[in-house]
Amino acid sequence: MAGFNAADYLLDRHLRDGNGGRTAVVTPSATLTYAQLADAVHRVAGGLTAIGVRPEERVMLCMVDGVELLTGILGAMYTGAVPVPVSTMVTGQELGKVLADSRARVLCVSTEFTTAAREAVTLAPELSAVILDRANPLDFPGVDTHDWTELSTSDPGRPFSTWEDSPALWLYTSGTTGEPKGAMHRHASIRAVCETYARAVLGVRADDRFFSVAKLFFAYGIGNSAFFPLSAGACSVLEPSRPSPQLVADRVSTRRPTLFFAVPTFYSALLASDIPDDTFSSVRQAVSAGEPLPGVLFERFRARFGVEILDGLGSTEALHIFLSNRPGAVVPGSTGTAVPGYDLEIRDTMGTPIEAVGEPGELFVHGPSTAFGYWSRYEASKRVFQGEWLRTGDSYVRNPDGTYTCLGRFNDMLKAGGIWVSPSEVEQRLLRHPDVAEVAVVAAPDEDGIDKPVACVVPAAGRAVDPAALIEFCREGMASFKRPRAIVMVTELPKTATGKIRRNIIREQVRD
Ligand code: 3SK
Repeated sequence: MAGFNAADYLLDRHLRDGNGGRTAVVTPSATLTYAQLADAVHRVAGGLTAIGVRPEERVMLCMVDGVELLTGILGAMYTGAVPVPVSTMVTGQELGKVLADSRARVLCVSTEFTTAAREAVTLAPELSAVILDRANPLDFPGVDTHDWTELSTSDPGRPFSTWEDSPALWLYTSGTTGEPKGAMHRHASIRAVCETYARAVLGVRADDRFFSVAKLFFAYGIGNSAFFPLSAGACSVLEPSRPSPQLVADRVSTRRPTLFFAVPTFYSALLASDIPDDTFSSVRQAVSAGEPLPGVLFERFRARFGVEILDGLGSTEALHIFLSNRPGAVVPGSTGTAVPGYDLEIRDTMGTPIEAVGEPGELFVHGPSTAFGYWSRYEASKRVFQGEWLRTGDSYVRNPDGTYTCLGRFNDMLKAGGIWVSPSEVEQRLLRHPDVAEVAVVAAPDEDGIDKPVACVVPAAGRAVDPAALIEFCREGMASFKRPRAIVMVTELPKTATGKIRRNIIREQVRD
């Protein structure tokens, strides 16, 4: 089997090519050349080995975007371990669940998330160490604690001898069932997304500067901010703070990125803000993914900021974008055509490919970056990874011009700000409130045509529902982005003869 280590491909290759002096990463507090970043990554790799991390063991990272997170991800890969970057928008319980599921040996955590991490650690018996990004007085009972400066000591000299098919990265998704599942990716898949979408569609070059609103812990963000820039010897601009239109406008004006990545909700927020119309003058291409970009947002963004947004579809299971519009040839409201290297099929409910234009079905994709499967999820893996093909769960239609248009989800999962939300999780939270008798959560478009979670609530007998209090109740008990954005009061929920909630009818009702 061919030897290949993705961290070597992304970093050491540039040193061998004599490009160590190029700028690799810029953050508000640091600028590192390729040589400096490679050195930091090698030291983290050596440090992980020194505290007992073995090849193929998981290293979970719950961290803000910055040099530490980037070096943690690449350092784990370099030493043959498997980085598992996870959302920073989770409660301690949620973090504990993925920590235990992954059986991670080490958790790396930014100071901002130490409270959640402390709770999480109590739920993860296999964890042996927590690494903090700076000295932190908080104690983690039952595990060793280290900080980056203490950890980063010795350079192993060369990458661990992984193969193309060795596990390189796990990314957790709640995509199809609501239960977090770890999609397991191999080293060669990282090179594949760089050579397909990044090179063949975006035409990435060494003089590009990448800025992504989507953070490194998302599949979308890790491609945009780590794999693509580093594969091209280009520069990644990382931002630790939560993005707001004003902050992003400031960073874009000073850092002058050439490629800008966001999700439709953020493009909508940029349009609603009063940032200057020349904010994106350095950007040669904007990119959208996470949920379909409404045609009206594409038009309004181009009219005001003079930049074309390229809408694409990817998935955590496919690692990055496999269906995309093309620069200069965008068909607004469509997701474009297959990225070179990927094949698409639309299938009916029996799994038979639909050849006819205009006939909807479920989208399947075949390509070089599909995950091995989900960690320890046999049934879910069989449903999603079907031989050579990956089932997307999205309903799509092929247009007469050959482009594809998304019609929504095949099942009932919904997305908020590009992140999967399980309706049943939100419903379960709402059902804990004494004023709620029954509830169904569905997606409904806001004024920009972007889907948001909306809860249809049947009040408990004799109780009056306060919508703002219910939304606040959700904020307190769950990651805040999952909260419903509106509460619609109903006297009963439509149900099938067997008592199942008819979500399609509710969706129609809340859209009216
Ligand atoms: O949701 C998407 O469209 C996406 C795009 C790139 C990478 C990952 C994802 C989930």
